[in-house]
Amino acid sequence: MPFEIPEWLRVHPDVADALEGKRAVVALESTVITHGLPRPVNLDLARRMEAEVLSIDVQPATVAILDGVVRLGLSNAELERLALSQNVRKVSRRDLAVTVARRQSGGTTVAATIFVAHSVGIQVFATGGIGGVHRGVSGDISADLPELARTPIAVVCSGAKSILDLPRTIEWLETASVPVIGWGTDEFPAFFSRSSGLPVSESLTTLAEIVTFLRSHWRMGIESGVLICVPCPEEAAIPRNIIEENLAQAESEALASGIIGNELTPFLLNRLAELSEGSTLRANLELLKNNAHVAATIAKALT
Ligand code: PSU
Ligand code: MN
Repeated sequence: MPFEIPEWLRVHPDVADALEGKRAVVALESTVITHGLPRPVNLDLARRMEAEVLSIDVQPATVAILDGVVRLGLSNAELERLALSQNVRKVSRRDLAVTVARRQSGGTTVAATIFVAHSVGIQVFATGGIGGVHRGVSGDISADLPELARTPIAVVCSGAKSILDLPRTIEWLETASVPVIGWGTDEFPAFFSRSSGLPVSESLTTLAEIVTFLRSHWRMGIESGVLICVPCPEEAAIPRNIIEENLAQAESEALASGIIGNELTPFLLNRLAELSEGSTLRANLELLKNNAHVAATIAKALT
């Protein structure tokens, strides 16, 4: 795919080389680094995801904003700065321009990362869980969903964030015509758990099938993205009933202490980690690494 680097984007030389040499590239988001995981495991994880991709000779391209400059690919020192600094923004598509204008730094969500990756024609992106439709009556729907609806990119994930309303998230994706592919599973993964009881739109079992499907999606000019759903590796996954029990407890604690708005997600994830004695954190790290590996495999096969 021919590409031109937009003037607002600074591309790391290794990523630029890969794009020019038509070597495979996998985009990685950074809100999971800045807001999704505790320090310092977030930095360790960010490095391990890059290493997973590099291990099969595919170029990782972590997206973030540093001092008002949108970046595709970070040096080791930049990755460290992003992961360890306290006052970085969570940047979704809505927040891209204002973060640049104010010369701030931030971790990009799935939505913002899709926007940046697609601007140079990157076709594959790895993350843990996408945002989606929240539970209850808040009306909170992640900007990740409309971004997936309008951008032809393959997003490798383990479903959506565990605390979301998964049936409504799936319905939203269906309305937006986003294929939800289960790789080796016919169930939509529930992040920490391998099963959700909810169907995917299609189940594919081999890399060749995934690649053939993606090629026909791109060739037909279908504008939507594609979700490739990969369950959490078996040895780290947590049974669904345990997650649901712990989540119910954490939600009632949040209600009792009046925790709402953007404080709710960090509170719930933190409590889930405590209640599971660290099992959710371990599952999160394992699925992220695995998804990076799977995405690299797909990117390589597509190139
Ligand atoms: N899932 C997680 N941890 C995270 C995220 C998702 O388990 O940190 C991040 C991703 O970057 C995702 C974003 O794009 O949260 C969605 O946020 P919101 O619901 O505010 O759009
Ligand atoms: Mn939201």
